[in-house]
Amino acid sequence: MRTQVAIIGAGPSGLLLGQLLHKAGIANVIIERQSPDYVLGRIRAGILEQTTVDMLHEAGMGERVQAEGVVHHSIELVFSGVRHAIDVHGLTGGKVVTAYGQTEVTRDLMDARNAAGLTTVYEASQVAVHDFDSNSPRVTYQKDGQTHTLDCDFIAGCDGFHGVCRASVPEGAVTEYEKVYPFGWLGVLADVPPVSPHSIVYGNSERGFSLCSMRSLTRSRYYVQCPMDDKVEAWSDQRFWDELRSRLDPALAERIVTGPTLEKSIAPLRSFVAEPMRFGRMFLAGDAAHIVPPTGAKGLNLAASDVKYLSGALIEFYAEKSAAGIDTYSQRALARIWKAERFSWWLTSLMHKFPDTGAFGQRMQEAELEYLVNSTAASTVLAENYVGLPLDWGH
Ligand code: FAS
Ligand code: PHB
Repeated sequence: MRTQVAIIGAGPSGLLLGQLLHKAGIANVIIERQSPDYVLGRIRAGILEQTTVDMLHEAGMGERVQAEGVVHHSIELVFSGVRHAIDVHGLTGGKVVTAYGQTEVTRDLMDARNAAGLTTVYEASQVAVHDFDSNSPRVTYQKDGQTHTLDCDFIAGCDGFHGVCRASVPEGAVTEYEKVYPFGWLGVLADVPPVSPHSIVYGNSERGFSLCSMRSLTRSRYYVQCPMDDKVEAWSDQRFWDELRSRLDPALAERIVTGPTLEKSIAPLRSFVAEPMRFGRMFLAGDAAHIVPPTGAKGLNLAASDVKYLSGALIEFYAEKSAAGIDTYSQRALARIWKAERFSWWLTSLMHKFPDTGAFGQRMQEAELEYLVNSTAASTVLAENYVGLPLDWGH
């Protein structure tokens, strides 16, 4: 089989890239190791920056996010038992974020790809990438007991943190930066109305971090910080609801509508960047190249901006026979990635209880938060990073 761009991974990065390339007339095949149901079953991100929503429209499937996404003009910070609103919309000249689950983004992209009759090979095994340092790279994989070869011009490694593409780069050709946080997030999904349907609530308390979010006006997403070696089995629904309430201000805690959880999982938190993101004819995009702690709601949105840069570069290559875009892809993507890494690390450091935080550290966090909510300058810094910096900010 032959195509122009071989995409490894059918998560949001791979599917969005495939859709944008298809709309530009560039042939692409996606190779995915899991089944469609498995990919859709992963409960992950929930907040989209405007640039991500705009890309869904550009890809021709923005109707549902337009109809069902819930636009947020503000976020709220709870600390010292008091809740404060940050007017993100007012502080950024009208920018917003949209609550729309990654599962729905993935579903929309899958439906669009199927409607276009594009090839996605699911449940492929032994996926391997070859000769990406030449002008004729190829991908091999096992499917239905047979070995298949996909010849291509380029390989897009959209295969996430544990994927094969970054792992296939020769030793010494990639530099990895990593910070693992000493705690995790216990997240639940429940078909109950969100406690704060018009904002996302971030909590700092002496018991640890909490987050109140949503997937729709009838489905809520909540998180509490937990020990990194904690087990989901140790958390009954009742224990979760009680712990969440204990970390919020009394008025909000009172308003929490509880119910049976549909999903309960613990996610580890890490900051990670691999440099560079291009190796000859192979490019990394999304979690294959970087991971952020989800505190800043940047993971999925960074994957989208990588795809924006990469799709533009590949379209320019085929349309104008220019390598300018592909030659600068890594540098442009990393410029935005590192600023989002910093913001995610800063907000995680401010909102979570670390082993060495102690009483003094808790007071320092509360003092910074008290300053932040009372300073237009400090709140603007938070707001403009939260809505996402422009794609070519600082250039
Ligand atoms: P993905 O990991 O989503 O997709 C990679 C795909 O490649 C997968 O389908 C995988 O099966 C496939 N693959 C892997 N190896 C392969 C191989 N060898 N061959 C073929 N296919 C292969 N972000 C937020 O903004 N907010 C959150 O709350 C949040 N929560 C998260 C919770 C968890 C547990 C995780 C892991 C991530 C979370 N994220 C969150 C980040 C997440 O949303 C990612 O940013 C997003 O999934 C990135 O999308 P992709 O780059 O497509 O990677
Ligand atoms: C979510 O809705 O899953 C979510 C919202 C905000 C975050 C992280 C996750 O910072």
